[in-house]
Amino acid sequence: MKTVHQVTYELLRKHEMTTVFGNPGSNELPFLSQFPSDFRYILGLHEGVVLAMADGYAQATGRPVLVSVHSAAGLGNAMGVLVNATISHTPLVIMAGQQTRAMMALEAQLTNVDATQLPRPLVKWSVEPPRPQDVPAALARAIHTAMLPPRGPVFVSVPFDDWAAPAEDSAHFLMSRHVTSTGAVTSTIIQSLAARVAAARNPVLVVGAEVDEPGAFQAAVQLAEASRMPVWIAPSPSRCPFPTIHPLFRGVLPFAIGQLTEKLRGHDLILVFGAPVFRYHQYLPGAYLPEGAQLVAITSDPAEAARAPFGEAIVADPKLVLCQLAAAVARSERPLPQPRLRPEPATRTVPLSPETVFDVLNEVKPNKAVIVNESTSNTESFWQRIGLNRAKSFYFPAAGALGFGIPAAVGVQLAEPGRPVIGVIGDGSANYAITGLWSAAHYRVPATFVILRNDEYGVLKWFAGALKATGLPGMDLPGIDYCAIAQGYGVRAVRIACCDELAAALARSVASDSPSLIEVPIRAVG
Ligand code: TZD
Repeated sequence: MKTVHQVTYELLRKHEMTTVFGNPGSNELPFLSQFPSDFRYILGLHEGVVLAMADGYAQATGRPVLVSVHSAAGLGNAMGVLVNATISHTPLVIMAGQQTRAMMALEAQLTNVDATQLPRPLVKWSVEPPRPQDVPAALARAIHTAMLPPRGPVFVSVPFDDWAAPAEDSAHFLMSRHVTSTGAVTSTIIQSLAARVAAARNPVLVVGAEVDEPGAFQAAVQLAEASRMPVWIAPSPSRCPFPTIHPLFRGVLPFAIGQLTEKLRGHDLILVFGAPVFRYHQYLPGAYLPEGAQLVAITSDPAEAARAPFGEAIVADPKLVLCQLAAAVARSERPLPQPRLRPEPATRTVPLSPETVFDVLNEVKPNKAVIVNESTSNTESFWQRIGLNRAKSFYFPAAGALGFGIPAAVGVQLAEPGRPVIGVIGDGSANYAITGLWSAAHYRVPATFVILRNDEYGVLKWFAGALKATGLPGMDLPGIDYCAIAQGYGVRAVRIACCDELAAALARSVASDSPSLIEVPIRAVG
């Protein structure tokens, strides 16, 4: 008779979940015992790092990923960056160990009291199986739930004595299950959308993270070109779902109500694919829609569709609908929108401005590079200056929870060995997950980490101005030697002083088969 342990590893293998991200404690040791040789365990030295590495890996592969963390304390550490995974709909199966069943009622040391409650608001499903033999079925359900639209993290708590328990014979049924969600819409809906695009005087396309997949990325281009529609990326993007070098690309919509509406003024039809309507941040009130405009949003998330305060919504797979609509629209004769103005090259004075850094990065980075960005005060310049022209080339913490950039770059690089991954990380952000550098060094993950060092929480100084907050403590973080820290974790590091040094360091690092960190002193915001 097989054990719960054996059946679980078979199940994980069936779902190709053989890369496990984790940080262990005693409750997790029975699960990790006899770790199969065809699996790999990527150790992170803090659970926030573990979760963000898994987030990057799962987004880049599009597959469910197992995250193994320690009871309450480890799960708690992971929950900061779990907010990002919730918003980016990342299919993570988070598993924490629990005390042995015999001592849970005693609340012995390392009992995760009310285990399922802890991550509840951030996960789609949270369970502690009622009996040991229910563990494989609970994990199977967790995997399917994580992958069904809208995708997202789930949580399973497993008492550690369950692993040695006998599995039920019926567990073999779990191995051959396939759960599919189609998410396509009827041809009537597609024809009606196509007719509305054709009849519109001045339609516009808005794309979000959910359509950053190769097929949909191409379909967005095809739809925009055929219909002669300008294209915006929805606010606070965590992915790049449209080529930023395309003449129809307009930029990223602002994250304030009034300002966003201003950008869409003049359009009579706004089509949104794969983004909430809208994910605002700064409160600048205003009209939700320009006069005379209609908005139709296609999202896989019923909650997003229901809570939008305006517009129509269709709950379906936005990638599929985008492809269906691109194939159905007629070529339009309406005038082509004016191309976006490109910014002038930035002046190359020292200390470098973020604009200069992005110009150099854009010149040096290979076409197929992937950027993981966590540089908060510079996002506008980033989107103006960095050219991205293929799907899955950009990742940003979807909920703005810092501690994502360094580990996510490690996870994306593990998933995409053929593409150089460059993390562009603010110095403040770097400190939330700096131990991710150890995982990069230990597993020889050849990512590049560019640390933009302005010795401050720059964006908070910008926000202080917007919120009229003065006399603030805790805005500066001088005196940190990022090269020394990186070297301490085993990552090669260099501090650059000018553009030429930056270009050379980037080229060296991108060509290398091991990780490196480049510390770039930049002009401060305030
Ligand atoms: N803690 C966590 C986990 N996430 C956060 N988003 C914040 C605090 C608040 N916060 C921001 O939203 S941006 C920011 C903080 C502290 C400053 C980041 O500084 P940086 O980048 O050096 O990385 P800039 O370019 O100097 O802003």
